[in-house]
Amino acid sequence: MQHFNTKLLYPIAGMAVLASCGSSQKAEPTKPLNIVYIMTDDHTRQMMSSYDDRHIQTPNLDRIAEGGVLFNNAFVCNSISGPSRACLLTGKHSHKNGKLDNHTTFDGDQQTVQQLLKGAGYQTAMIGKWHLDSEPTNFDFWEILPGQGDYYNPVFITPQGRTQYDGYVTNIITDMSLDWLENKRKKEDPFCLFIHHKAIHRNWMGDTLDLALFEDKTFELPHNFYDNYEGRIAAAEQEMSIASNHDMDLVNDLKMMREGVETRLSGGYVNNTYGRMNEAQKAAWDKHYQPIIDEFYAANLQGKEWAEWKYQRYMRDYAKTVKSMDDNVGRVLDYLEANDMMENTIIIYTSDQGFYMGEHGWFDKRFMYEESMSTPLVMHLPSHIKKRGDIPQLVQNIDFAPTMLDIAGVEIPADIQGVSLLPLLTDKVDKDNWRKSLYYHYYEFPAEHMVKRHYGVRTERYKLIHFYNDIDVWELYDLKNDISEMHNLYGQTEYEEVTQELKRELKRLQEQYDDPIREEYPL
Ligand code: SGN
Ligand code: CA
Repeated sequence: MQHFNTKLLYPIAGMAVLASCGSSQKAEPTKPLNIVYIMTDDHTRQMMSSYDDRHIQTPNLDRIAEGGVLFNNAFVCNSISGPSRACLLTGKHSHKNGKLDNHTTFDGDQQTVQQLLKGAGYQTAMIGKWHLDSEPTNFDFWEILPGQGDYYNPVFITPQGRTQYDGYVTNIITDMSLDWLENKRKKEDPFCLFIHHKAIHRNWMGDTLDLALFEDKTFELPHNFYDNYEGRIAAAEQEMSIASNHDMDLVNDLKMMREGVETRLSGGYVNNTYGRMNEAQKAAWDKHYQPIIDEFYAANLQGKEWAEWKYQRYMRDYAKTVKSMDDNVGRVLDYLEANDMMENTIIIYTSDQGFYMGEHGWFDKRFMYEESMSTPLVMHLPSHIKKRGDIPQLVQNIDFAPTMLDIAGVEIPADIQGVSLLPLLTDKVDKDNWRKSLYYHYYEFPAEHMVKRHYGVRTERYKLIHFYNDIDVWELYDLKNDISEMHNLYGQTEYEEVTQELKRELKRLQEQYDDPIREEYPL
């Protein structure tokens, strides 16, 4: 039998360990908590009602927050899928775990959270989007999508080979996860289950059951939808604009497929994402989209009308994809409830990064600006952990691995760069000594969406960014007065002192995390 040296034991006999029980507390038999980690792809706080209820209700994600905590200031280190996943598994920034961008191969032989948990007697399982190129290591069970995977009738890779499943990917990943919980794990051992959804990733294909949803809704246009990027060169030179027909594709992204209409991405849509549907799925799809397609080609929209029509279509399709994800998270919560597992399980919900819902006129992510550097983070806590409500401290995705290790009572190796969030959950935190700044570094350039390389520091109030490589441009934002990051204050004399302070802090972080700034990065 494994020996668990855990701080966060679940009291079998119903005795609260963490609630202050005073000296009368007896040594009750305890066992470690299970961890269910649910991560979606490109799901952003603007589309999650516990953060922002302007656009959509996400009742099941809200159930997680209501039974625990919501982090108001959760961020990633490098706002893109593969790197974000590598940060999660290693607890280290990209330059340390080696996964700088989506194209490099993750070295699965390095130290990972699943390896350490497995070594401590946890069962480990990984289901869904993996996106690290190399095969998963140190999971007792894994079934992953190749690359980005497909929404309909997806292929999965298993240690035994590839299998194709009929149906919609979010339902399938949930079915597999419930099947693992019910039939495949050893019920006596604690576990850490990673459920990694493909949704809400581009090209935002909803479940056929949900296609009619949100069609009558007009989504509020962000105030900076028509941003002119004044004073922000990198923002002006990206390729992630909703209004641009090059960036947001009429067929692939907006589903306006028509005989004779060929666009940059129509081949992939016609032959794969739409093309791979079976006849029944295509019939449901066409029934929904054909009238919209007919109306669209008859309307011949121009200018702002055209840009805003694209925005509405984007928002509607994205929202449908969120809806089925939320329903499926609900199925996992229902299962855990029905099996009396809420009391000994911590449920973490997050995304691999945030996303633009029309802010600055954009979709996609990558920038260190708020919408994409941030990520949703809520945790459902067993009732013996009393903490509820919002947590304002600055946290980052390198903190997930040490948090999981701390939950399991595994010693956190010294080379892990993140910190455990457990003290924030148990209020055993010295708030004055919590970190005051976060480090960020994005590398994938030149590449799709053309977001330039940059690194920077974010404090509670300010953000300083340095875009480098093919340019040498600094940006400074006062988040208290300009949360939308429209006014680059860098170079203004009244901000000179703040700038110098932030540069010192940036240098301190680069030394702390050992990320010396070089001219060239090996990609
Ligand atoms: C695909 C998308 C991009 C997206 C990247 C990375 N294009 O290449 O829009 O930025 O993935 O996303 S698509 O036409 O193939 O959908 S990530 O979340 O996996 O990093
Ligand atoms: Ca992503």
